[in-house]
Amino acid sequence: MSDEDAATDSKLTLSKRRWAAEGKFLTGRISRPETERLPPGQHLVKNWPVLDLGQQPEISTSGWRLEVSGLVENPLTFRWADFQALEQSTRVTDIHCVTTWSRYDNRWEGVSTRELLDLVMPKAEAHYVMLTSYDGYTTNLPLVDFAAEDAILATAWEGQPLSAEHGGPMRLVVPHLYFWKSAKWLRRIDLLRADKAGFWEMNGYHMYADPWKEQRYSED
Ligand SMILES: Nc1nc2c(c(=O)[nH]1)N[C@H]1C(S)=C(S)[C@@H](COP(=O)(O)O)O[C@H]1N2
Ligand SMILES: [Mo]
Repeated sequence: MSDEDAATDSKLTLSKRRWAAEGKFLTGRISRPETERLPPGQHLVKNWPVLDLGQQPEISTSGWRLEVSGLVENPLTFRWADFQALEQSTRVTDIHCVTTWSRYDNRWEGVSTRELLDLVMPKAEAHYVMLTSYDGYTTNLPLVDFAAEDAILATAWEGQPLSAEHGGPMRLVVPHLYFWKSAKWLRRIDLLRADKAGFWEMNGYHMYADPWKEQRYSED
């Protein structure tokens, strides 16, 4: 095969993989009813409460790293400038916290989780994701949910850099699950074969956390 053929071939393989990955992620897991916006047991707030373990790490963008590892073809570590150079996206989503508040229409900017997955290329046997944050927090979710169309690695909220108390410089947002799955101050993303409990999941919270099914605690 000539170099040119090899290049064409690898491009083709890549786009095929991408197509396959997107197909895999298109299996609709989001159970939101078409007619209702507020999940059961939730109430609307206009402010944005701060919830965490009480230790808000101060991370400068110069010291910031994001590591993506585990069951991926192409493990990567991003510096801030690398991350800013990726394709940027916007998502407008609702927040549903397990403590019963919901907040509508939050405008996030950052890198879509699909864009990130296209770069690291999950292996076929990768089915779950473990997130690890700078404050030591961990949380887990299925890869298909991490790859949801609405999910974003957010660096800005309402046109401003994401504040430190809300997880800046970068947090995950997975709108269709309770907000504890949306790790603030995200440092590491591990793709795994099997599910593993994160911090709240080890402490009685639900492994999946669908607000439409009120999956708050593990016995729900
Ligand atoms: N790193 C980290 N991420 C976290 C948490 C945390 O303690 N540490 N708390 C979770 C919980 S329980 C909630 S409800 C949301 C709160 O995000 P907010 O403070 O921006 O509202 O962050 C989630 N992500
Ligand atoms: Mo929470």
